[in-house]
Amino acid sequence: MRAWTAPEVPNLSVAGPAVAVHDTAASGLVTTAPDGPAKLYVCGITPYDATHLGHANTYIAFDLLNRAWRNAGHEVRFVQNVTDVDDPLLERATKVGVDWVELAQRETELFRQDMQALRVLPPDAFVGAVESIPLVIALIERLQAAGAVYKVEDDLYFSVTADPAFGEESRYDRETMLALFGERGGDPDRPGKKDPLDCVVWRGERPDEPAWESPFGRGRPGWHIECAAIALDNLGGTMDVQGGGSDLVFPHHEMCAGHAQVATGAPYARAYAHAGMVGYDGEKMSKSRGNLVFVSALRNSDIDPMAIRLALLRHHYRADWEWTDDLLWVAVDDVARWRSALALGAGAPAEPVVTEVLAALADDLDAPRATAALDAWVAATLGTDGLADTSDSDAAATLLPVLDAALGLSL
Ligand code: 5CA
Ligand code: ZN
Repeated sequence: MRAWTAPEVPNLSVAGPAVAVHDTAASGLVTTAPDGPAKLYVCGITPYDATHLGHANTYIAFDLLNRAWRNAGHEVRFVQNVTDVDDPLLERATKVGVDWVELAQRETELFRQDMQALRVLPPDAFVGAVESIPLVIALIERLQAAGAVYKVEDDLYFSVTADPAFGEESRYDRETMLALFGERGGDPDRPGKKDPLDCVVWRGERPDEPAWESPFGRGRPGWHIECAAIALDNLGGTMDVQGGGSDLVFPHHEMCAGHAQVATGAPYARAYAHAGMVGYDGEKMSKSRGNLVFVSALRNSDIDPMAIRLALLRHHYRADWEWTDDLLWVAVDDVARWRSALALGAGAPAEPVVTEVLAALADDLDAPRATAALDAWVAATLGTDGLADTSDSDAAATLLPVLDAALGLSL
């Protein structure tokens, strides 16, 4: 499907350092070393409701990675899915009495507009689950050929024991896996399964649910096989980074890796990076809990998307944190102050700030460290704590492209 329009990104005259990210599987930082284009897959939305600040935080996190790689001189191949058919989408459509296809299209379009407003670089391939059904079928056939799928009534299951590396992505013990599998869309208690952790790859047709023809009977794709199929088709072999929120560590990314590894015999990803969860009113912001702050609602109340972006960048992507309205108003003031300092043209020396910003982002996407460097520059330039420093006559011209290219802030 169509992605959104790419913002213009300035080319920097200085190169950023090699990029390190936290890898869940290694439980520590790894320095990425893309061999050819850097391959990035970021799990996309399930489009049954508008983009909330938790989503935006996760997509901005991986946008920082995309930008850091580009600034380090890499070409980037970035792929994202849209889960445009799945249980939560169908349930919502039924509950509110709208056609599921229309609901998915409408919310996907709103997501595009939100991402564009936030200056998130679009994926090179933005791929829906429905349009990928032939890819899903082909991947299930490869798994079948490897003896890794079996039937329970009309549904096909993936045998997690078929992947010798199963469990190496999340590193969770079995008890944790069983608990999370039950909480996050799995069916550990279904009779007839070989292992309670085995997941559905093809769900046989149910009354009042959409279904497609396949060699395994009419039905629809399971969730995990969707991402594995889209990633393998659009990225080829092992990707550099699989990204998503930390609620996808298990079962989603473990199962995607399992499917792909059994089919190809190669590791699915070199690193698995996970963004923290943004909460609101004491709980994880989620569609099912309904405690949402929508990006589009803020934009409709005339909030500058750059202030939303800055409010999110103030937190490290791996942190779990709580959104408050106050954070937004602080960011609105910060953007105004940064703009007034940059409008002066001259300012405190900019070169060290550029070095610090690029270094911070290459060091596990440390946006709070980068924005702190800018705060210090703004304070020195405006003379907040004493005499204004205007010793660098080109300061703003040096900083503006870096703010844009590295942080996605166009000021
Ligand atoms: N379609 C699947 C992924 S294939 C899905 O999880 N969709 S989603 O709409 O529920 O979430 C989209 C992305 O936002 C995922 O990466 C998810 O981890 C992330 N996300 C969801 N809620 C939050 C939150 N409260 N804070 C941070 N990230 C979140
Ligand atoms: Zn996914």
